[in-house]
Amino acid sequence: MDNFSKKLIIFVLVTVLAVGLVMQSGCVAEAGSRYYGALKVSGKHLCDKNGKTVQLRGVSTHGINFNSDDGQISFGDYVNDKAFKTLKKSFHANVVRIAMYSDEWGGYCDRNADRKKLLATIDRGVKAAAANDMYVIIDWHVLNVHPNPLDHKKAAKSFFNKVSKKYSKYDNVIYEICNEPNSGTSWKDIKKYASQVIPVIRKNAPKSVIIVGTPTWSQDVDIAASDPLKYKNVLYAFHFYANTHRDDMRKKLSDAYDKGLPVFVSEYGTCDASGNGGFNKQESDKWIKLLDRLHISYVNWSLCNKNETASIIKSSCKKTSGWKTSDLTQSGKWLKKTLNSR
Ligand code: IDC
Repeated sequence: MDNFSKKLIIFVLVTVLAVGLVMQSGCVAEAGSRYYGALKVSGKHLCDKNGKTVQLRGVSTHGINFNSDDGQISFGDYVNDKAFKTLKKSFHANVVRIAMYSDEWGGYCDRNADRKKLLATIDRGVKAAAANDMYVIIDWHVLNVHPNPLDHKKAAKSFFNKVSKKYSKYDNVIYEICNEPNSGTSWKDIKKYASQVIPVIRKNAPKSVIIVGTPTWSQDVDIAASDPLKYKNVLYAFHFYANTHRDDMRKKLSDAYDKGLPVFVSEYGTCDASGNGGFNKQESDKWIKLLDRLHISYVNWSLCNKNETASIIKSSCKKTSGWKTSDLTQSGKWLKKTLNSR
């Protein structure tokens, strides 16, 4: 055999082997767009329609009802097509979470709410995500004013009925029905709330994936693991802030995972739980390593230029898309690098 034929045979063998390995490891979708079409929950994992485990990685907006410190930018302004393109191309994100406070200033149930504007922002987000082959999470951001989601159950049902009807044909929309129940809100109350809101969504969008918050600011996945909901395609929220929550919380998460609970980290920060101070690369890296090992999706708080550690954009930067690395904060640079290395 001449030299050329030998080289050709080796080339063919190596190519066949490489393609085989990629297919076997289920990385075909990963190598491409990182968009997998309609998702489903299978066992404890988020999967594509063929049952292959997938991971979503991306960023959450700050509250779309809030404005920047100087009032120049509404945080909903970051929800636009060009921004999503930047997040996809330069951050390798495949999901954006749109955080809409249920309460607090301008939140959906607050008396200052501009519901039309909030819904228009969500609409922009769903369409921008679809146009860019990305997923979008519509987050009912329960937090401080009424930490028990049952308090605004009626408004939540009407909101989720509206959006799930409107986006029933979109396979990129994920519904997060209560960000972080807290102040002693029990799992029993959350289940009661979920059993009323989930059927409303499912009536319009039967196969949709839904994320349910857990007690104590979405930390008590252990409680949910012992008593999960009866619905299919449900993920349970687990949130952490790397400089506050460490090994004991990582154990709590892995224990719930080992018990079979499908978990989604719909919010995490690289800093203190306050969202300000304590940027911690080492602990953030440890978390990401664990999440990747368990194939758990993760969404960073937050896409905005507020002068606080969690923000990914510098407060001096007024751009609402097309950010360069120099426009990013310490946390933003870490996020870009981390998602790019996945
Ligand atoms: C924080 C924001 C901050 C805002 C505060 C109250 O970063 O600018 O003033 O909310 O609205 C959460 C919440 C998330 C918090 C974040 C940081 O889901 O809304 O954002 N955090 O405190 N849970 C744990 C931490």
